[in-house]
Amino acid sequence: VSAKATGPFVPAKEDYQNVYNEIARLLVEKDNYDDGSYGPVLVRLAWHASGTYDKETGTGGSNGATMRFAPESDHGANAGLKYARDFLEPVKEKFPWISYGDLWTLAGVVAIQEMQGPAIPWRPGRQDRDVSACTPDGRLPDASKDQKHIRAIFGRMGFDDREMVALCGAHSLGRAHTDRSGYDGPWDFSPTVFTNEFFRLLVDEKWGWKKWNGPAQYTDNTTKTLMMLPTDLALVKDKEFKKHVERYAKDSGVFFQEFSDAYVKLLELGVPFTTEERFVFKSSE
Ligand code: CCH
Repeated sequence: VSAKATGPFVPAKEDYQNVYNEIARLLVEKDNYDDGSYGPVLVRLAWHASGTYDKETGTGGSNGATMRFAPESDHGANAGLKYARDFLEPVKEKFPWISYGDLWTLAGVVAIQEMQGPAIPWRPGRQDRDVSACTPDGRLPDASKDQKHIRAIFGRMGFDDREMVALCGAHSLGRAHTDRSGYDGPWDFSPTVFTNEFFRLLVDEKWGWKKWNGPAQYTDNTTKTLMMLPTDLALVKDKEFKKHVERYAKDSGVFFQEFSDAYVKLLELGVPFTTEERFVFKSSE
């Protein structure tokens, strides 16, 4: 679109908006999956591609898209994310100029916005790298652990308490799968709509251990159909974390803003950007 007659193709905002629109279109078209949407698993792909970042060594993060390769694709935490990567393959074929790192993070933005979440300003600049840039296993959080672990993992990425809690609010989306993490079930009653329900339920509902043979997880006392991970409950067991849970449970506007800021930061960890300007994409009708 913006290509000069001679120089190389330099994509502009409208080119990325076209990629956005194609992903949004496919989200509607391919509704025969989970609760009717690939949206949640796309949010998780963008997060796991980015959340490997280590601020001390500058390694990991969404630059490189190294989850395309084993061993990173086989890390336990990434089980099931092949569905998200495969979903995006036709988009890569249609827009071959976009890097996988930009595509996966942009897909996270599309998914949040199309599931009625906040606008997520985004900028391009990730370059695909080879298998040698794969990160070691163990950089993503382990759901069986406590607040100390959450602070260690997210602190390594450079986040503070407030940002950690905001980011975990993404669990208003999607579900756990027994054949992926071993855990089972959705966190709330609208797993394909981005809301602050995760926080409201953490505060208002009584959570007890689920009686089953699977890994230790919580279930709600009222319907016994919802779930929380041990790391989710840590957000109300820890006094400092709980302050933010209560703020977000009370005020969805505050949650949306602080989630957006933290997700922007997450998606940009370790990326050698050459542009300052972020794009805000138009959501579908
Ligand atoms: Fe998460 N998450 N997450 N999570 N997550 C799982 C599913 C989703 C942890 C563990 C799990 C974030 C933080 C954490 C999503 C987004 C985010 C599952 C089930 C586990 C386990 C996987 C399965 O079985 O399919 C832990 C531990 C932490 C932090 O301590 C953050 C941060 C984000 C995004 C900002 C989304 C979305 C899902 C649903 C995926 C789906 O397929 O429906």
